[in-house]
Order: sequence, then structure tokens, then C-alpha cells
Amino acid sequence: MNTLFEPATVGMELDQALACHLGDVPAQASQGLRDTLGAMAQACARISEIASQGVLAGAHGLAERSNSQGEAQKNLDVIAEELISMALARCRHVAGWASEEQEQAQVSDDHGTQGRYLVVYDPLDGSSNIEANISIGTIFSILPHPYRGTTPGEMGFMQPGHQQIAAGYVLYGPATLMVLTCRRGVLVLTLDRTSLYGAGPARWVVAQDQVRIPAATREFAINTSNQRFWEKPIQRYVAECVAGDAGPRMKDFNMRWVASMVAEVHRIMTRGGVFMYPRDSREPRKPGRLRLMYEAAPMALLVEQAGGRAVNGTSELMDLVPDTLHQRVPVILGSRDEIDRIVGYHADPHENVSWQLFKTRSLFVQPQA
Ligand code: AFP
Repeated sequence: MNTLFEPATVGMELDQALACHLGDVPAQASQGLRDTLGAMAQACARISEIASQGVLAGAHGLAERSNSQGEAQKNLDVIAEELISMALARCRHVAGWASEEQEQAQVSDDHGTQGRYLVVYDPLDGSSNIEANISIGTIFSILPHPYRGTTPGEMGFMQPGHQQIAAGYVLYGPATLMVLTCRRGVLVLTLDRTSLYGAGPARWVVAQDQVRIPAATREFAINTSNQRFWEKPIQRYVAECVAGDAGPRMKDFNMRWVASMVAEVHRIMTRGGVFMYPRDSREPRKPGRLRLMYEAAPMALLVEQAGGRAVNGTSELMDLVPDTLHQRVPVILGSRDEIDRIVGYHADPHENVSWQLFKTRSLFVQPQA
């Protein structure tokens, strides 16, 4: 993990570390955000406990229903959704929430008008990996309730990523980690699993603070089985990486694809890299696979807070104003130098003529003797 220095919060528990990060925020607002993040943290600790029990906790297999997107739900999707929505319903600072698993936004029965925050989340990202025992995660975003005193309608959720007050993910891997930001740098906390079996709340302990993503990298992540459907700038960028030191980049690259966005982003947080789920021509009306509000935007805030960049190819992801809760977008994020290059390719007015040159004249491949 790239940290600039060993900050004072390392070794602190979640609420104490948040108090440090939010030292400049008025106490009432600070306490509201701390309580809300604390509620999310406790729900995710429970998800971790169940996920780590696998079939023994009924966490595998398909549920007998589909989500609002018509996607088959896994048992753990349903369990995670119920744990998080119940935790948010009990939190007096949360006016409403929206989930990948629910078509409509939910309004809190008790705090719908006075709650400060709206929470948007993907309760379990990477579900196709559950039975394969590959890392999965939860992604969440905290927005201001724009019309306090009234109950939040769906329009209240339609805020660009720049409006986020906080964002985070929980990675259920060999260790369970929570990575979050309140716009004052990126914290990494480790779940102390021994606390799950005590009488008190789960303990999250700061392992790193002020994480920095290296600007340069030689590692990229994309599902290359979709290569023939990509737009030219992505085809060019990936082909140049694959060409390695024999191609225009004149250096070799490494590729990864876990099919779990949370795991990919966390690898980037630890050593840099590029993650791409670009638009492709399979379904021209579908601008991408990933959701703006509860996947792209929270990850964009985290990546940018750690010094990286997050775009859709031509615009910063956090500038995009959602039209609908479940809107999809292309996602390209990670080490800033590489994202800058990819944005440059998208802006290339000559349709990548230089790349065509490499392909046809093999400038970098020595002719066979
Ligand atoms: P699931 O939650 O359906 O497994 O999707 C995970 C995801 O949204 C994201 O976490 C991955 O990066 C991406 O989809 C993987 O998509 P492919 O299966 O098309 O590679």
C-alpha cells in the first residue's frame, strides 16, 4: 500500500479515526456521518461473517427470485441487502437509501424528513464469484439529503459524484477490509474477526491512511473476451499494452481480471493499475455494464482521493449527473498517467491513425531474417 507517511490514525478504531478525519466538521454533522458509517460497518461485518461460512450459512446458491434489474439473485445478495437496509432504517441520520437490489429508492419510516443523508449501495458486488470463493464486496456512497424537511423522492438521489459526502467499499477476501473516504484522504481498515465472537460490536482497525495510487503502472484489468466489441480508443490502448516492449509503449504490461470490481479497485489502491469496463457494441443502447450511482461514482471518489483518475472515456465520472438510479456508464479508472493517455486516445481526432500505422507496418517488430 502506497502511503505518504504513517498517519496518527493507524491502529485506531473506525469511529476514533473518523473523528480525526472530520475534526474540521461541526460536531452534529460529524457525529451523524460517523454513526452512518458505523451502521454500514456493522452490517458489513455481519455480511463478512456469513460469507465466510459459505454453504454452512446458506450463503451459496440462487435465491428464488430476481432483482429489480431482472438479474437472478444469489442467497448472499438477499442476505446482504436485508442486513444493510435494516441497518440504514435504524440509523436516524439516514433519510433514504437506494440499492442495486431494489427498483425504487426507499424512504425511512422514522427519519425520512429529518435525516441528513441518502445512501446508495451495491450490497454484494461480484456475486458470480461466490461459489468460486473469489473475493466479493459491498460498495456504498453517501449523499446529502438535498431537501431536508421533506421526504426524499427519487429526484433527490440524482446528484453527481462530486456531491458525495463519503464513499467506500468492503472487500470480503482473505481479510475483510473497509476502504473509505470522507473527502479527506483514503482510509483502509481491517475487520478484527475475533471481535465477531464477542458481546460487543465488530471492531474495524485502521491499517493505512492517506493511501496514494502510483501515477504510473504496467498493469491493466479488462475482460478481453469483449475485445471485438470495444471502441477504437480502448482497442488501441489494450493492443499497445499487449504489444509490450515490441510495441509503441516500449515496455511490457501485465493483465488481471477478477470479475469483481471491488477486488480490482483494491489491487489498484495497493499498487496502481488501470481498470476498464468500457462501452461496447454488444448492446449499443447500453452504455456500459457498471452502475453510475453505486459502483462508478463511489469508486471514482475513492480513486481520486488517492490521487488517481476516473472517467467514462471522455468525462470525469464524478461530473456525470444521473438520470435514473440504475443508470449504467463506461468505467475507466486508476493510475493517473494511464487514464490521461486513454482520455487522449478518446480525443484523438484522427481515429488512431498512428495506431493503424503500427498495425500495418510493424514499425516495432524486426522483419524476419
Ligand atoms: P456480478 O455482481 O454480476 O458478478 O458482476 C460483477 C461486476 O459488476 C463487477 O464487479 C465486475 O468487474 C464485472 O461485473 C465483471 O463483469 P464480466 O462478468 O462481464 O467480466
